[in-house]
Amino acid sequence: MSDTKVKPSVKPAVKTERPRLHKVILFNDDYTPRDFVVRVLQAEFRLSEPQAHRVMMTAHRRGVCVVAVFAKDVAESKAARATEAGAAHGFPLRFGTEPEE
Ligand code: TYC
Repeated sequence: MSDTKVKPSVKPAVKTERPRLHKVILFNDDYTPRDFVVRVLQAEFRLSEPQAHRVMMTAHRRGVCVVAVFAKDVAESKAARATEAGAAHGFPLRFGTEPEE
């Protein structure tokens, strides 16, 4: 028996791709109090107070701000929970998700 190793002549037909990350986006509105937005960002996304304040002010000034990136299911459930936290207090605070390029 020979010890010669023979490489497979064809590459696997299916390459496993790493799942794309999804951004959680914070949308500005005219009604939710700033300190409430900061508290939701701290509680749901584990941002420090200064980070949460910066994200809130960016959304306030520019209309939207990327909060963080996660696997799709994590991004969607965090966005939903954070949106529900606003709704539970009667605020129109809204978080969305979109795939990263
Ligand atoms: N614009 C709100 C206000 O002036 C504060 C706010 C900031 C609301 C960011 C939502 O994503 C937001 N009270």
